[in-house]
Amino acid sequence: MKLAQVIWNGRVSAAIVEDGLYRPVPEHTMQDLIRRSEREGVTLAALAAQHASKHGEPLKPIIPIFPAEVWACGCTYEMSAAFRDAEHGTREGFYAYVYREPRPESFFKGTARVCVGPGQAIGIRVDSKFTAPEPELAVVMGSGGRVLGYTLANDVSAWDIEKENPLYLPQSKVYNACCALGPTIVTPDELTDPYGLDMTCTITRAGKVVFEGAVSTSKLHRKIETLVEYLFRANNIPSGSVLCTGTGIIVKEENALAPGDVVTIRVPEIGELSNPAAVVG
Ligand code: DO4
Ligand code: MG
Repeated sequence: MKLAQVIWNGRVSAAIVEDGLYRPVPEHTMQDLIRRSEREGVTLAALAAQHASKHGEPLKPIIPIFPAEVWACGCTYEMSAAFRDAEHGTREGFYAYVYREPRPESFFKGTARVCVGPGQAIGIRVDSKFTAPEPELAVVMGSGGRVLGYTLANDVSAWDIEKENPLYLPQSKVYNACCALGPTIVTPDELTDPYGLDMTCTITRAGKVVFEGAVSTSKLHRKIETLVEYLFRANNIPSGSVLCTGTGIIVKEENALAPGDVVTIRVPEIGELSNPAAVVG
């Protein structure tokens, strides 16, 4: 099942997405639906089907969840580790080490405060000259790390700040509008193979495509369950949190985001996440 959030009767509602139309679930945000499904021991899909209105409406998706927490993994695609090692003035193999060793890299990306949904502006830090999108498959996690569904994320990153010194990673990763999510959450009964997705990303400037990239999630070097298992070690992450699984598409400095650029990430099974970029002060 494809789920989303919409504004319906002036309120945020979870909704089922069918044939481009939205069937709102009255009185339930996505977090309400997750909490209730866990309390009642039924799947998100079954609960949504039971309570959604019968008729689909042509509404617009907003952010599919206001996540309690967002975490992200890094160097999970060879491309990301190799590019970062090549760019960095640090020890040789600093990023390759993390790609290779059993313990994955994971970092805190923020809360709903720094997240935006489809169509909303993603941030370019006022003190960054090289900010890039990082298109990623993301998982919505239930209690204990159960995978409730899959969505798309843009782990927008101020790469020049990370490159100056790896200890600046939190500043390159966490700031206003640093994370876009959406447009839908696809439940695992519908999206049965998260390692078989074709992802594309474009950057459009003044109507012209200035960057195009593509990756298959078959290139993800870790199992999602392994990423989740490490994340939950000694760390009780609340239900309704999101984990971004890392980028396999690398945007180089010549395509650094400029204000007004539009970044579009697409996976046919999940949809299209499109966001303009704007400077955040
Ligand atoms: O190691 C820095 C961050 C890596 C990252 O965000 C990614 O590979 O997606
Ligand atoms: Mg990333």
